[in-house]
Amino acid sequence: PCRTGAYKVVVLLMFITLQCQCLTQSTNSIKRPDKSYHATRYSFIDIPLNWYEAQRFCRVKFTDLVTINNMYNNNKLLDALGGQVSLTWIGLHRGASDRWMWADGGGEALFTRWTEGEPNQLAADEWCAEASSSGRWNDVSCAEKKDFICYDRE
Ligand SMILES: [Ca+2]
Repeated sequence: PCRTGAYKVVVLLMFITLQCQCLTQSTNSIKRPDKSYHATRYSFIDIPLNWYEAQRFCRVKFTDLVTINNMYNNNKLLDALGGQVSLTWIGLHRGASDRWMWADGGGEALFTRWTEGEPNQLAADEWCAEASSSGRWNDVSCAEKKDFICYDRE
């Protein structure tokens, strides 16, 4: 009987070990997403405003005009559009030394999705950025009235 008891304990330990390995493997196989994946919620605002008015609106009701740091977020912007064909303001503006800066203080835009030939600073008047429904960006005059996308930190 003593040997059977020991055998049972060994089997039990093996079982527990296997369970632990399975748990570890399944935890590792879940891709840990970029933190920014969870940091934002995008809202499409169907009210044509100039860039500054749009930003004010976003800052009152949400966090700010949208910041797009990666392809995942750019696709999320298209999701927020919900298939509507619209040119929307994003939170990107031309700062000092022609550098494109995120309006929420996120610094210089390192990830960009400019349309080919953009930003072209046409008529030296294009200080703000719009996104098309194909997810490409263009610099335009900040005075234009456009729908826009705000984001919210979750
Ligand atoms: Ca342009």
